[in-house]
Amino acid sequence: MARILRVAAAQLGPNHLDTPREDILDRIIKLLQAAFQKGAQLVVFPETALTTFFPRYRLEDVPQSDQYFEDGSTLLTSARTRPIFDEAARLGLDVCLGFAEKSTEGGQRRQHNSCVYYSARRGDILAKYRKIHLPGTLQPFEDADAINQLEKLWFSPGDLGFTAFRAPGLIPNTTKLSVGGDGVNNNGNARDDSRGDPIMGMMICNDRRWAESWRCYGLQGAEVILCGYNTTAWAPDLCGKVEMQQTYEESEEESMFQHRLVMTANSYMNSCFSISAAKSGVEDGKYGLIRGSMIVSPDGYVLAEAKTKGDEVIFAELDLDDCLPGKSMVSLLSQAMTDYSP
Ligand code: CDT
Repeated sequence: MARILRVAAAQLGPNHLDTPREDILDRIIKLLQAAFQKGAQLVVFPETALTTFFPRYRLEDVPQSDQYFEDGSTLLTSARTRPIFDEAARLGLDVCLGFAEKSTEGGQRRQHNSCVYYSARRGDILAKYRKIHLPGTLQPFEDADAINQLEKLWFSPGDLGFTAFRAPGLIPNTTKLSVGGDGVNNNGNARDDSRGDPIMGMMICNDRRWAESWRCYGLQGAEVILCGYNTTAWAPDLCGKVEMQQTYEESEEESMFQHRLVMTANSYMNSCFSISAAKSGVEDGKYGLIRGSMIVSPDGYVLAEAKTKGDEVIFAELDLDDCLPGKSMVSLLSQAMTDYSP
């Protein structure tokens, strides 16, 4: 019997430093409603969905920066984020949402580039991921016109690992409803290969370019990878392309090519579906971000792709059992290698 999961990526157009939070919440809620109309059960939003991609700025250039951070423990109750989860609960939608997180675990303030998985069935946040691969430089470029990527300054590297988890209540008649009730990053029996709830893994933007992010999830049997991103269309200093004198258009095209390459190749190599959601368009009047939100099959085919650089929902119906041929080929291969004795 097929294990059908209906999913959406909610691409966001640009946010700006001065965009009021109410406007962003309003757009996110409209995207949730559009995804619901298409029949989605799960909606994936971009990295730092609630703000402009502020880590492109130097710390001193963003004096009121605390307003761009959320306390990860109050997402469901804070007026700054609650409307998203209230609407998701009302519509019965699971949501993956990227945001800049501030925490005071152990009495020390830390900042992370994070995302959470909200389960409508559970009415709670089921898992949290903190970005591990923080790209860019620690120091801004000397050239005042260069585009910076200063995530290493703004955030600490993620400390939650790549922890797969099962999302309950999405597939009818699972033989095993698996996830227990003990909260964030409960990865249940994600290593159990019995048929059951979908096995999910979350990563954020630059993580998708590194084989180990995917492989950590692949080895836990992940069936759907969720990945929000903000990928600059033009950053010659950052990409070591100053000498090449690439045009904006050439740079954007190359960036799109590489995004498609990592999403399709890694989905194929790990025999999993992937859903990537962009923040796209020009932020703060100057900083272009690529489009390309896409849903990819375990065979590496693009099932749906955004056509615009603005707010847009893409949708696909997945049969999670399509992951099985590739995954069982891997286990046959590893069995053959274990059996091999020269
Ligand atoms: N947000 C983020 O991780 N962006 C990086 C930019 C890399 S430098 C062009 C990315 O991998 O898309």
